[in-house]
Amino acid sequence: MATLTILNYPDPRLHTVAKPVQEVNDEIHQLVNDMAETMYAAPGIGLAATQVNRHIQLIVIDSSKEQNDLLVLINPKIVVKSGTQDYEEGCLSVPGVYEMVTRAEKITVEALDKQGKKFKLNAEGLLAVCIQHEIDHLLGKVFVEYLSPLKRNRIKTKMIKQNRQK
Ligand code: QAP
Ligand code: CO
Repeated sequence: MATLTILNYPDPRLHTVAKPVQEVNDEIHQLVNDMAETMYAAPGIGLAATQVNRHIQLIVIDSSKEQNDLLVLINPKIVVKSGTQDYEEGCLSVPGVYEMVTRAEKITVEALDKQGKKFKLNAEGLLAVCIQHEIDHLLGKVFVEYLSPLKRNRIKTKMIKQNRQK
């Protein structure tokens, strides 16, 4: 296992659109393990392959209190959405920034699990927010893109300064 380097906003590679996973093999299992380790070490509740510069449709999430309930989503697709909710989101690629975003309240997502088996999941609340946030990463979208251009530019400037300090 290994922790991976997370790309920081405004890295242009965060806007890459991820390709579907063709086969859930050992290489994918390795990446799942490394992404989970990276997310738990941060600590975070969600990480998309895009954020570790791997442009395939793979997400790890653990929004449980105990941080002991790993959810792996491969080639995820939201098939039903309803309602709206506002949630103050953060992102491992935008450290130190938290802003309100409006998303669907309830979703149904179809995906492959770590064994490559198709499953369907109904989610609401924080888990639903997290799945939508991470699927956006696979589409090349970062949550700050939902904010006003003024707010987004302030965040961009702050991040560029912050990234220089590292
Ligand atoms: C996405 O985000 C998310 O700024 C996952 O300094 C967030 O794990 C979905 C983190 C909120 C729904 C609600 C952020 C860690 C972690 C930071 C994360 C930071 C350290 C963010
Ligand atoms: Co994120």
